[in-house]
Amino acid sequence: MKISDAMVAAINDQIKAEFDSAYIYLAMSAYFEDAGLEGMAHWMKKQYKEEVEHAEKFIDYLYERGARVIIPEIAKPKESYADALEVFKTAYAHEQYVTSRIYKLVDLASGEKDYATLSMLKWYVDEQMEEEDNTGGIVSKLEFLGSDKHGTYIVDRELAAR
Ligand code: OFO
Repeated sequence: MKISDAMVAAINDQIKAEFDSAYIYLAMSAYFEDAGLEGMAHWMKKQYKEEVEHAEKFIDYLYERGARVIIPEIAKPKESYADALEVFKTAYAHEQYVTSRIYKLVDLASGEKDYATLSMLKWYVDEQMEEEDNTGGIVSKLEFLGSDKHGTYIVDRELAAR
């Protein structure tokens, strides 16, 4: 079955969203490097690489379906934040937004009875649960320990192990 034009357009749009995510996390990593928080910088750099992989997975899927991939323009991300807590709150909210985007893709694929796309999207549904859990968990930890220097230092050391 041929993939629909609407589905191809929606996936191309999501490829852009994944690259935008990658850039947001790369900018967060640069912010942490500058603040001397190397564990957090390392965590964000890994997240950046994961987002590039998410984009590539969609790209490969479109290739597999014989569809045209449009390499998108990437939006310039925010550069500065008040503190580590604000960064991770932003990341958590961003992941919730991405989840809502993935769910819309699922809705579209279901409506079109595009079972191949639905099957591919299952990986993203699971991945989003993990992404929200990771970022939300760090927010909770920073809130629990306090986002002062001491709490931030403890979380920074922990995130270095990612
Ligand atoms: Fe691609 O999962 Fe985060 O944004």
